[in-house]
Amino acid sequence: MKPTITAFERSPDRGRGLARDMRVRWALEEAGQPYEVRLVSFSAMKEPAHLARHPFGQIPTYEEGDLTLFESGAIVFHIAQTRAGLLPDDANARARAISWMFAAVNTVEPPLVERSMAMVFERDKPWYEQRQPMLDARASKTLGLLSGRLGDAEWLDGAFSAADLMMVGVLFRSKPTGNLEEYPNLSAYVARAEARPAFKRAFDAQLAVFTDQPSTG
Ligand code: GTB
Repeated sequence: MKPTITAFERSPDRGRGLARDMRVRWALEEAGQPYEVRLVSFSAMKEPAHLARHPFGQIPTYEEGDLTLFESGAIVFHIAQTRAGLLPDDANARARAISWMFAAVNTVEPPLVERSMAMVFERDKPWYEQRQPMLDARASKTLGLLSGRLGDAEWLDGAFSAADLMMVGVLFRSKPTGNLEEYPNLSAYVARAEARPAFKRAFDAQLAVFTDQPSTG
């Protein structure tokens, strides 16, 4: 049975990989798992039918048979656990990869999102100039430590895994704000992931949703 995921009917980035269904699409593509997409509007996301799938009225969600999931990290983890190729077989290596998946969403993503949200939504606020250096410093500290840990390695811990998929999913969102430019190894890490055929298929599929829409959407 093909799983069904939800994605934005309209997205501010017009499908350029920033919305979090990108991670789920990418994991499904890496696993060679065909899927269906249900596009949802901002208003439909807050209606009971979607709130039953996602308690916070967001995308992405994942439905397969009688299983419904929300949270991109949990969905990618489920895909990685139920399909081959996204998590190592060795128990310790698998546990380390899962640590990195949590680190991506729990340690790296929050300072990056907080910084970029402030840049978009708080520029005109009286506190912006004072607060932004603190947000910059928090993001830089986290990226600096991640950069140091990655060093010259190709992937976070051995072969490419769901750990890299989640970490790149988080870092990719940071590209438009120029956060990564200071860290050539992180930029190269993201570029390596973007060159993967599965990433390209996922990106193209998300972009295709928007190619026929008027640019005002
Ligand atoms: N922790 C959840 C997860 O990882 O799944 C967060 C889910 C989430 O934030 N979903 C967003 C959403 O549904 C879409 S991804 N928002 C609608 C709402 O809350 O009402 C965030 C996103 C979307 C689009 C852009 N963009 O176009 O630049 C950037 C980020």
